[in-house]
Amino acid sequence: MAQSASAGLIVDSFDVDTDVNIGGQYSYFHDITGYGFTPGLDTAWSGSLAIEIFDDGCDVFFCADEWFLEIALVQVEELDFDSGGITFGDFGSDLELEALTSLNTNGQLNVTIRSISGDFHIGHSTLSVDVPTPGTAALLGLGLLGLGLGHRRKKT
Ligand SMILES: [Ca+2]
Ligand SMILES: [Ca+2]
Ligand SMILES: [Ca+2]
Repeated sequence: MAQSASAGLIVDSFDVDTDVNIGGQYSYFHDITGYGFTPGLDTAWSGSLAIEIFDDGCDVFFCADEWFLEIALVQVEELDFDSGGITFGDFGSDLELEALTSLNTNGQLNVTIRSISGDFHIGHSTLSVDVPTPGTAALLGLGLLGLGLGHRRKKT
């Protein structure tokens, strides 16, 4: 029998530790199945993604690579800009429905970071996901149902 996540909050954080060159890109993914998250059994209700993006400094003769401002395009799953987007430094965003759907499908979140301008370093990437235990989820569902009923009763 598959085991479901017992923890309410799953945090997956690691050092991507990668340079992105001018015009370059880098892709990686977070995987929360290692934290007891079972796709199909557990459901991520909300989450957030934080990525360190900072200047890599001068690494070319005469610092030609540092003539450009660092601008990164962060793509979370599909390129639809509802989470993700263009950043001039560290990235932080709540996950949108599409990203949560991907997490709930296979427990993985794909991230691609492109250089729009300049070169930079990717540091730690931290994914935080709220996964209510089945019991809590049921209670929350009942609570929402109760709110809905109360609301309807008030109307009539
Ligand atoms: Ca550089
Ligand atoms: Ca997206
Ligand atoms: Ca740079």
